[in-house]
Amino acid sequence: MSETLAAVRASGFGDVIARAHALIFDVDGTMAETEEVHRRAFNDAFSRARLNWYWDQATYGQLLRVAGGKERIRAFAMRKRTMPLLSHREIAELHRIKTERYAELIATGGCPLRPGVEALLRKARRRSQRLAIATTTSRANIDALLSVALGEDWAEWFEAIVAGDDVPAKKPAPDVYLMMLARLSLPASRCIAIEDSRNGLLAASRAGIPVLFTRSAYFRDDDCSEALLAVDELTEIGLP
Ligand code: XBP
Ligand code: MG
Repeated sequence: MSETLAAVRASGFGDVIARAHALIFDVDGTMAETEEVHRRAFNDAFSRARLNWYWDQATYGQLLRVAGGKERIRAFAMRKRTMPLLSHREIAELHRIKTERYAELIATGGCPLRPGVEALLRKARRRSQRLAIATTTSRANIDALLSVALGEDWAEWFEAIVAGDDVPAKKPAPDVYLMMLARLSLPASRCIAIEDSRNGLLAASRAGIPVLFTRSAYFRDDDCSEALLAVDELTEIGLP
């Protein structure tokens, strides 16, 4: 698609967003570029556990294809063929330490919302549009990020939240989005999902939900052909 046509589509997409009965936001990479903070938290947890593991950006970019921090640790351990393999309990403990560290890093350094995210949230609230979160990460991580970015009352902005451990299968399985549709009692066609990764795009698409794709640092080159629209930033869209 030519740049001009893409720009026209993006600028005209605001009405499509405004007409949706609900906007369902992914968190990591979509609301904020959090994955570098996650990566630092993983590495700090490995060092606290005296594991000589370190995930550089290239390694983490590959591991991010695995949704879920616990699943990511297991995938890496399997690849490393560490003996004995870490038990479920050890992985859960390592992930608990990582989650604690993530909250510390966010509380001290914050992680700003991506351009246009807060403006879209505020405009949606002003028109009483329903807002929701469907994410692979944990509720603790959502709270850490949004209590800094939106204030302590952030949860009042969202009618429903479905997090990674609420469902049997994480993205790209549609579980989080199917549970969200049930929570909202809405047909998929009346919603828009806002996502940043192919895993997220597939999860929402498999639930029948149209997707607005906002490219993020780690997934910039992901195939997003199933998306209704793909932009670099929400600010490209003329938001009513
Ligand atoms: C992104 C993920 C998460 C985060 C790390 O979630 O896949 O696993 O990378 O958080 P989404 P956890 O894009 O769906 O918001 O360590 O809590 O999994
Ligand atoms: Mg994401």
